[in-house]
Amino acid sequence: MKLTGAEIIIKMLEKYGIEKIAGIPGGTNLPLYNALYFSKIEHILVRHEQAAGFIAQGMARSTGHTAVCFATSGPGVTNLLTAIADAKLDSVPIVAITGQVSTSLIGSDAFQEVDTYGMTIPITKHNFLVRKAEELLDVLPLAFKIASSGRPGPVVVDVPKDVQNESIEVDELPDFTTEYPDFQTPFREIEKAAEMINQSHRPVLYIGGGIVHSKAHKLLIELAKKNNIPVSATLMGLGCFPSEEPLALGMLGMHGARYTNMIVEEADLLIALGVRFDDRATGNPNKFCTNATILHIDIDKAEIDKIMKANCSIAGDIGTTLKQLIPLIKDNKRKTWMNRVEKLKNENPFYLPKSENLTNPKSLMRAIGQLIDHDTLITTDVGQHQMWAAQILPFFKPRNFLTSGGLGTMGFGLPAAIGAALANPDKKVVCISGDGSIMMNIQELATLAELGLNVKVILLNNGHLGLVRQQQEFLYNKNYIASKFIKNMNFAAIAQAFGIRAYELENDAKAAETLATALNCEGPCFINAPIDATDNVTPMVPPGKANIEMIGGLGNEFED
Ligand SMILES: Cc1ncc(C[n+]2csc(CCOP(=O)(O)OP(=O)(O)O)c2C)c(N)n1
Repeated sequence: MKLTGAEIIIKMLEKYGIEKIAGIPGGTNLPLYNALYFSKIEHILVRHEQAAGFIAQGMARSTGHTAVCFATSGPGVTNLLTAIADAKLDSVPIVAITGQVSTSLIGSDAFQEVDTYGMTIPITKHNFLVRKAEELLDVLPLAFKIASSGRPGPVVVDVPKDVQNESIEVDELPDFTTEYPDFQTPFREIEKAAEMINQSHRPVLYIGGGIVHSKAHKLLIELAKKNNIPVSATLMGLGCFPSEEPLALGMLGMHGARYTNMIVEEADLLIALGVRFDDRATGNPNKFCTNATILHIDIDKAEIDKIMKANCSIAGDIGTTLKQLIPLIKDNKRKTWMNRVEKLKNENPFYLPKSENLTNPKSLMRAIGQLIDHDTLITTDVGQHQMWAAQILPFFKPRNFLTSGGLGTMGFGLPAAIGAALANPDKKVVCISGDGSIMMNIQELATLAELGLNVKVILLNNGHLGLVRQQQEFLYNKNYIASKFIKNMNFAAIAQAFGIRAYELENDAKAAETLATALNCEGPCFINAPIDATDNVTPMVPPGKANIEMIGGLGNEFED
């Protein structure tokens, strides 16, 4: 059969099972859109390409399946870059297919020409510039394989317009690889790791997004319970170990609870699974877990010994490794260690206000936590609201808490929520945002209104770039600059203008009822929740300090 490059791309995406693609058309990807016209794939027309990237991320993060977005050359691509970089840092499998000027024009500063290939080298797992239509038959299966295998990540396929238009004879479309090599760790190393765990007295698990990608959360629970090992998590690891489990320590690091950081510091063995020793988790790495030996398991060899030297390391799939490791681990009640953990927890609790006034952000987050069920998907933006969500919401399952961890991108929450809702039409999605972050992709309320998805946006409105204000208060002598908005917007009216039902949480006894009504309404809604501007996220580890040198979180910060 005769097919153009554009038709090959669309047919290959159909064959891969792609059902929904977000993007924006333009001069250099119009052939692709013309081929899409004849496809059953649903296209989501966003209002900004960054949102297309985050919608793809929302689909990929919530399902684990590689998702796709489209952008045209030049400004379309540059708008997409932040979402690609974000996917790289959080290891999210997306394939971005971008239009490029025709091959004869490449390098001539043609209209809407940017060097997509060059610009995306450092922010992708891999990228391709396709020179001939027939190359697509190899490039596309490879792009999906690279995006989803090993440590997942974003792949860019840049396709010049003439390549999209080129017609070639294709006998059969190639298959996608669905089988990936099984990692087998040498038994010697598994034995050594088991010995370290069995001989330790105060082991602590430190888990991250690698557990999610490896689908190893059930094995993690089995390991922790068999040997009574408390489990601390990075932002990306939240949900892998259910919050209600007694061994759960929640998030460690910069905004971890006091007891979490103190327990981790007392470890004599740190079992690091699918983590990269990011400074938000470790604080000053030279002062992190000073008395512990380290066992590090991660699929990405480059992460081993990168920040902290491990005493034993395994570069391989965590699930495969745990399957081999768990039978060698002894049942252990660890009475002394469990008593100590309990004591540290009781003596250094995470304080929540007694007041149920929802203008207090922590009380509001607790109320949201009480209204969500095990299947609710949460997305956040970046700032104080993100940290309160991580500290206070209950987490039940992996892939239910979608947040920009590595890049920390304001503007992530709303489009990621749209993506999560598109991929999970039976589930409710709650987007927790701030009045700074929401503005970065607020135009996507138009996309949300069109799609009518079950997304509830809760805006924690403090009239500030709250996390910046907080850092100025704690670290810059209260020299507040550029962190207060001079004019606060009428966000409910803005949402309504986009066609979204809006609620105001008034500062009265009815607020809890309004919140519940809004979260249970049909379709999308927007909830403007005014909160106190001076509330801070505590505890907080100042830059360069050890986690145990955290400040605040002593329960005396709020008066009830
Ligand atoms: C795109 C982007 N620009 C700047 C920052 C730096 N930054 C981190 S948190 C923050 C404030 C966020 O304010 P808001 O969304 O209102 O949330 P709040 O902290 O008030 O909850 C800023 C500016 C960022 N993370 N992302």
